[in-house]
Amino acid sequence: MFQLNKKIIAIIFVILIILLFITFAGIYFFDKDQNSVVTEKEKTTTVEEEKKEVNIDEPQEVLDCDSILDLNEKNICFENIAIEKKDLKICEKINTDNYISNCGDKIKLEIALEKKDISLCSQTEEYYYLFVCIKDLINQENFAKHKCSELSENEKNICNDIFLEKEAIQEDDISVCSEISAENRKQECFIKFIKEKDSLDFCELLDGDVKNICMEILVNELAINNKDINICEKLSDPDLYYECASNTQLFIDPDKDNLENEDEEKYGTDPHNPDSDGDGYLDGDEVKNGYDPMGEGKL
Ligand SMILES: [Ca+2]
Ligand SMILES: [Ca+2]
Ligand SMILES: [Ca+2]
Repeated sequence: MFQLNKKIIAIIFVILIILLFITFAGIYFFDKDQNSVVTEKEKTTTVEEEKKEVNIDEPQEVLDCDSILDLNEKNICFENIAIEKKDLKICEKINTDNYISNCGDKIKLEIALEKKDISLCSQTEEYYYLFVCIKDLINQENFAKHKCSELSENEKNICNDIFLEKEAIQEDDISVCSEISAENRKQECFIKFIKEKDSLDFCELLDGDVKNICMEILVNELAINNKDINICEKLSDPDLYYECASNTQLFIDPDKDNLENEDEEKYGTDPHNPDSDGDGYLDGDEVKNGYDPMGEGKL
């Protein structure tokens, strides 16, 4: 019996030791975790302090932008400072969630123009800035056309196309526009040339597609300027006529309430609402019959 009790005491003793061990081990690891949390906190604080230190070095203008609450105004502020200082790093501060920023391209364009180096134009990202960059440099300098060939493929094509457009105008020869490599730039050349001529007689002298493009551009412009849909009849192609007529109609009376935009302004009615006062009668019909299109009663 005594032997058995001894065994039980021994077992209890071993269990107690194990429990003690588990408890100490728990305390040790818990403390370690706590320490690591503190370390993380310390780390964050250090990073923040570092950031603050960096901020101290930032120009006052950037700090001023940073303090603006309105996000859009803040973005505009950063962009203006970045362009002024030609500093791409400031562009990175712009929040692009709801803001279209061309900060980087604007700076790259400025630098290329300042250094008068056309090869720098290729550093822009958007086509618009690349095109403006090459075009401005060609126009600024006495840039020789053969220099286009020194550029890479895309830039070379843009460069050559700009020269062709210049040639077309200078030599008074619209057929030069046809040699332009990119379709959009070819169309722009035609439009520029045709608008400069501004004569339907000139269109008549042309052939095929170019003649149609010329007629379409000038007849549309003429119809809108004269507010006269009948002018569209000069276009023999039914699709082109319809487009011209509806463009002109949209320009004159977009809500088709028989009240032209000028008169909508005069009566204070909405040019995009056929029944501005919601009484079931069209704005134009009310005016024609002497009723107030903005409310009850006569005008
Ligand atoms: Ca109208
Ligand atoms: Ca209206
Ligand atoms: Ca009405």
